[in-house]
Amino acid sequence: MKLENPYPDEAARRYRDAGYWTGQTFPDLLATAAREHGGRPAVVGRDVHRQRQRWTYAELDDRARRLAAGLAGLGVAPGDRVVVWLPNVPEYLEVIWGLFTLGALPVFALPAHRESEIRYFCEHAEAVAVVTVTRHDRHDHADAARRVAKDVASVREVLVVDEGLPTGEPATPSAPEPDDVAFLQLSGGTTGLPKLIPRTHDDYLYSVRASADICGLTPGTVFLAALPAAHNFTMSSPGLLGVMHAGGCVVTAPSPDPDTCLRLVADEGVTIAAVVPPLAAVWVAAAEKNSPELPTLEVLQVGGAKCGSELAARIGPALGATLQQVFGMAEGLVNYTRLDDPDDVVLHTQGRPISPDDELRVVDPDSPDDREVAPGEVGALLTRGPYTIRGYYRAPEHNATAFTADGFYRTGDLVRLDPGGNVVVTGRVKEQINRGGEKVAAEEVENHLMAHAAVLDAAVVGVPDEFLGERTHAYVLPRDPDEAPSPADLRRFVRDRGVAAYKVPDAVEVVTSFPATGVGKTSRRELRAALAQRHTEQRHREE
Ligand code: OOB
Repeated sequence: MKLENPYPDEAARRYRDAGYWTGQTFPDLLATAAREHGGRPAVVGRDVHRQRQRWTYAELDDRARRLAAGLAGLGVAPGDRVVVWLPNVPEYLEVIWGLFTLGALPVFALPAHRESEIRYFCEHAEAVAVVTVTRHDRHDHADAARRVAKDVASVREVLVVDEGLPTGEPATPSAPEPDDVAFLQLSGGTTGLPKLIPRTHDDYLYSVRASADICGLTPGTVFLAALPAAHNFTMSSPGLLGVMHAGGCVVTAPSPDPDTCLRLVADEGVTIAAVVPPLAAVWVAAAEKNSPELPTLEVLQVGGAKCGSELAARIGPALGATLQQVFGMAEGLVNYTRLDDPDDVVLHTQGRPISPDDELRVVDPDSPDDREVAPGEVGALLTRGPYTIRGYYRAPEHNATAFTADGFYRTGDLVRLDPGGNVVVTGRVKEQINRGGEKVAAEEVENHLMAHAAVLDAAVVGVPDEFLGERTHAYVLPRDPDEAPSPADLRRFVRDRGVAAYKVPDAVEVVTSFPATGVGKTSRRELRAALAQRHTEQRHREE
């Protein structure tokens, strides 16, 4: 499958000439790792049966090729899309490498997703199969996947890892073209329906290799996958792919809590881990209390949401590791503080881009022609570069506003650049709530609330939260104030529609009117702003 919105020829030529796009493909990455590091451990962790596994690169390669053959036997073909809905288990690597080896495209779902999201991914990507587990996080994933398969015509197979994966004689790896789409990644989302992100072999693997380099990965690297493996941060910044490129070892954490993870760091000799700020905070608190011996931990990467300076300052002393801030997005651009940066950069900025050819423009968010602000001023971040997409998958209408005419992606983030080119994230202009790194599209949740027969209108806003950074607050206008559903009813209603728990509003407030925000019909955007403002004022009054 090719990109619907390809990089212009001139840009593609430049990225190749500069040596960013090398023609390497996913099957090449695994074959190289198996050749160069065959006897070294690739992955360690508890499998779907809770048995501890330790697979070398040669074993992982063999498993991937056998699975590719098994999938082909079921009729899965190169170019087919397959939704991967798995927790952090060693088989996650077997499955994605099986798909890459076959030339099928993984569509990455999060373990927290539920039936409605999986259904949507299957429909939108016309997936032929879903790969999942029987049960995870007290939820019957396989049953949900089978219900989806019954309704979505394209889905022919539900593969349940703990029931056994199909196998065959090891297949010869597929030979995709480097500008083919390798997989579809999930976006944080700002609209009613999540968007899928098409990433090519050339563009993605450039970001992986360059990230591994920036983070100094070697065959001695032991990476703890604490956040969901499917998240772009865990996958490629430098993540499990960067580690595999370097010949290091991936340790899969069954849960991100400090008890589990700090023990794994000690037991497996973890050298680098990646977390969101609320997790960093609980790891730091646990380490401050118990002072565990973590002599191997060199780097703690924190990203996905803003890491405040106070938390940033506690990380080094508590964990004995270097903090690396990471500001990235599944659409492409990733920024890192460098491991040898001075403290003021590491503690107070979100780092600088991977590539010399990442173009960053900071523009006045109210300017219709994207006028750049003065250097050092805050503005909306636009970006273009050798691993940033030029369009979402099957979303022409959204693409018309999400990208500029000359191909810059509108990140929706408010930033300023320091004189060293480091990015400081100061806020957001997009209709999204960043709930401790988990992204919630306001409109998506509003749509779920408005599906309730007794709800006339809904507005979802982010409100400050000490632990999560932000949490969600839903204002709901009932059709009939005398028959208004209760907040508990509405939260249950949203949950029962089969959506990820992190999208269920943290608080619901039933109101009799929305605040007037001007004349005529209010835009939802103004409404959200007014409600967020009202919420802040209320808090101030309470304090
Ligand atoms: C990562 O990717 P996504 O796609 O889940 O979310 C991207 C958005 C950014 O546009 C920004 O709004 C926010 O998440 N964000 C941060 C941040 N890192 C991400 N906001 C403030 N400070 C940070 N350090 O979240 C992601 C992808 C790759 C690497 C790291 C994070």
